[in-house]
Amino acid sequence: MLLASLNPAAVAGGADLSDAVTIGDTALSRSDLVGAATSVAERVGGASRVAILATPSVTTVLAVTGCLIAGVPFVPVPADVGAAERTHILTDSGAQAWLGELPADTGGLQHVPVRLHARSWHRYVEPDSDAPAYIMYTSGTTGAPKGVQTSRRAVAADIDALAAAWQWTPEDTLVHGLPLFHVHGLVLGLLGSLRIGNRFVHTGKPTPDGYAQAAEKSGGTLFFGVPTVWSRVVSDAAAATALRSARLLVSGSAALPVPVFDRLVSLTGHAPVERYGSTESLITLSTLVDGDRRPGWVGLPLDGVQTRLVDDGGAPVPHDGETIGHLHVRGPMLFDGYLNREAATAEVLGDDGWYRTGDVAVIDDGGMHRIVGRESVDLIKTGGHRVGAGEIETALLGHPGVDEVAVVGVPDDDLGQRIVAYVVGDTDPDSLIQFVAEQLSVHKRPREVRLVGELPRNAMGKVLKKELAQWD
Ligand code: MLC
Ligand code: AMP
Repeated sequence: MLLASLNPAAVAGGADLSDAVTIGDTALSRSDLVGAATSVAERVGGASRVAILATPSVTTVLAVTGCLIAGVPFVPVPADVGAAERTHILTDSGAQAWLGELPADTGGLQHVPVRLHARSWHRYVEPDSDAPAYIMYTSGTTGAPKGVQTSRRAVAADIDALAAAWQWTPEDTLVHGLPLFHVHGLVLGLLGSLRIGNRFVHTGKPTPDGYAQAAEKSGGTLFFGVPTVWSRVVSDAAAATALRSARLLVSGSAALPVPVFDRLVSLTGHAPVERYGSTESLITLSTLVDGDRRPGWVGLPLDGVQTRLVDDGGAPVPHDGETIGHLHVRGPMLFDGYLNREAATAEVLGDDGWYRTGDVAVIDDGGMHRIVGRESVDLIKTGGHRVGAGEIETALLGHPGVDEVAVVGVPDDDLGQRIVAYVVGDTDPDSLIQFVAEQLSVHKRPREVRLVGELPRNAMGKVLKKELAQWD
């Protein structure tokens, strides 16, 4: 069973837990979860796909759990989504209804509310493990986000492999405040907890203070964060010190700067475990609880994972800790392709099961991996969110005051990369930032818009983005 801790027979037989999921002031027991989510399942059963506005709330938890009980694939929609992106996700996914939180604009779809106090004790047959669990939208270098189809089998395999690497057990209390529309917060954090059977505490936002309080008041043992979160934690010595009582701090979704790793060690007493993955592959590499946690390195292949490093021609490169190659991964946690996009799927996922990650890496002679960067300057990681330069450029070109635009990610101490848009045109930079926040999503907005007379281009007319990223 995918959500093993919610086995109705076991829960009815006494395996309850009064605070299985806590978000803000609301706690749900396992029997609340089974009863209310089964009631959700009854209301969505038979749908081919539903959209869930994935706010950090118990409504979202019940919506997701209900879909997994009924075997209805769900589409998590970013809580801060804007108009154009919302329309794209709804149209592309073919979602038939909104389940749970009501979006600002339903796009004409029916709304199915989640009733916190409704209960059903109907017993569902566990859906086939090859069936899709969800479709999650993620950005590419160009074009609109693509729907990543992930099976129930992949989710289960990934959580089990992480449980082995991190000695993650029902005794843990997992804490995080990350969005519930990405792999990190939703799949690892929430579904991981419901599979393993540990307590899950969501802090609403991933603030240092929220994490410190969850360590002190909820007895948090396992904390998840993206590097921006850890960098903010180490800037708040009191909050960091409160995490001394934790068992394990985990960082992922972007590169953890070595100075942040070192500060975590000195302030919390814990060397963070780093792990690497993507929406398409789920998590494939991690350092181990009882192994080497080396700053700047993301670890070894998880159970069932193989990796290979190749040069531009596809030939293997040596595992000497220095030679850079393109990283490919294979394993039971990989996605089943992009929805409605056979050609895009074939570009990254071979018939032989290898996924071309788009990341460049080195591997040392002990099998330890270090991510060096991305192949394309057009995929930006900002605060752990993956954003395509192309989608922001397309959005900005839809503004009447914009003639030409180039979007780049520039290094940023807080966010890892900061989205900067260079614009040729006649308009107010702040209104362009707001335009992107309203069209795409708030987290995709450029943090800066710089108006310029012209963009640097090569002889072919192509914008020199590497040069732009260095302009100051
Ligand atoms: C600002 N705000 C606006 C706005 N400008 N609202 C509307 N319009 C505008 N123009 C508001 C926001 O709504 C928010 O309000 C506040 O300003 C701060 O904005 P923010 O951009 O969200 O905050 P920031 O501090 O920059 O966020 C940092 C962060 C966030 C770390 C909290 O980036 C984050 O949650 N990152 C996690 C990403 C993640 O989970 N990635 C995993 C990908 S999975 P308010 O009131 O809401 O605060 C993956 C696989 C793997 O990568 O390996 O894990
Ligand atoms: P996403 O699709 O949002 O899941 O982003 C996946 C990408 O995030 C990967 O392809 C990497 O570029 C990056 N990433 C994830 N984890 C790490 C990590 N630990 N270190 C460096 N980059 C990472």
